[in-house]
Amino acid sequence: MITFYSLLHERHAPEYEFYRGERVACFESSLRVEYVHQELIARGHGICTPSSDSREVLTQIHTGRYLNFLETAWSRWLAVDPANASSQPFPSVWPVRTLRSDLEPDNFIAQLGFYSMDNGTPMVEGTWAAAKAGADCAASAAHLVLSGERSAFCATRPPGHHAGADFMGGYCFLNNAAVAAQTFINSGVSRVAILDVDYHHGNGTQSIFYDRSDVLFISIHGDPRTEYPFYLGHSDEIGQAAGEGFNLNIPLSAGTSSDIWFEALEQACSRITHHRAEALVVSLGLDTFVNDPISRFALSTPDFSKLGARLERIGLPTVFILEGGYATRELGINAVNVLDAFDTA
Ligand code: OKP
Ligand code: ZN
Repeated sequence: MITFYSLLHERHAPEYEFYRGERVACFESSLRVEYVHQELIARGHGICTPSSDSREVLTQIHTGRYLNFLETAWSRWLAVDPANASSQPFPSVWPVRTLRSDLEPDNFIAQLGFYSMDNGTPMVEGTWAAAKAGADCAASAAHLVLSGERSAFCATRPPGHHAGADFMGGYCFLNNAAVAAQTFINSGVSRVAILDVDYHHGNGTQSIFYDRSDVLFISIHGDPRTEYPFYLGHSDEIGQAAGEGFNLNIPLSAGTSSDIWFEALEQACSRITHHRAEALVVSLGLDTFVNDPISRFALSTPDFSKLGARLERIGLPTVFILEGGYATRELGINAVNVLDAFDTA
């Protein structure tokens, strides 16, 4: 399967995040994509650098002021104090209920909270360049599939599915899956489905398409009553206005077996067929793996081949976007198992 990959991902390499009150090495590391890249080469997949500029489509997915914030964040962090060059900014205050989220404050840390859903999304100098390259990969993959290729994969990081129209969160800055789906729509595809199989609910993607009927969003994930992102992903979220009926959440308890997970996948696949989708975007998180350090489902390495084969049977032109997956050494094998099984099914 043709893969889009940019070395610029390496420029997003924060040193630490917070975990249970302590500073720990980032789970979302550069090594993740390097393992995927290595495994793609070992198994003979072609690798391309992105050929499309996602700037236009990004303005359809994200607000102008959020994009402007992200692109200029590092220089304004340095403007606060040049010594900030060697430290990671984190938000510490958020506009929750009763506070105003219409007025952007002038203070940089207040802006960071204004445009963030958590304090778990560290930013560094190269974050914008890395995230933009990921979005360019997503647009390029959709264009390749529009030109007749059956499928394409984006070996990208940071991930995207927690990022909403005007906020970052959950290691995500730009919503790559939304970029791919919107690229399909812009080229005249009338119905697109996004299937999010990451362990964590794709709250950003859901919110971006929540009132639209042209993009069906389906997510299978850890129940938000106990799992990140906690505040979205319940089964009663079905879409609103024109989008009513075009959002399907299948939350499963932490600890769910792979048999139950594949039953949920059947439900998702039949909804995609029923929607008469013409193209599919898969938010491919591999953190459903039994040994994932921050997630609690139980898929095995062979299960990822089973997933790829089932997705192929949907029969649609498909763009795969890498999301989570933190069992770093196994990530390449698990991801490429999905792609190889899709290719050979
Ligand atoms: C991103 B993706 C809190 C650390 C928890 C949330 C997990 C983000 C997962 N300090 N971070 O969906 O794999
Ligand atoms: Zn995840």
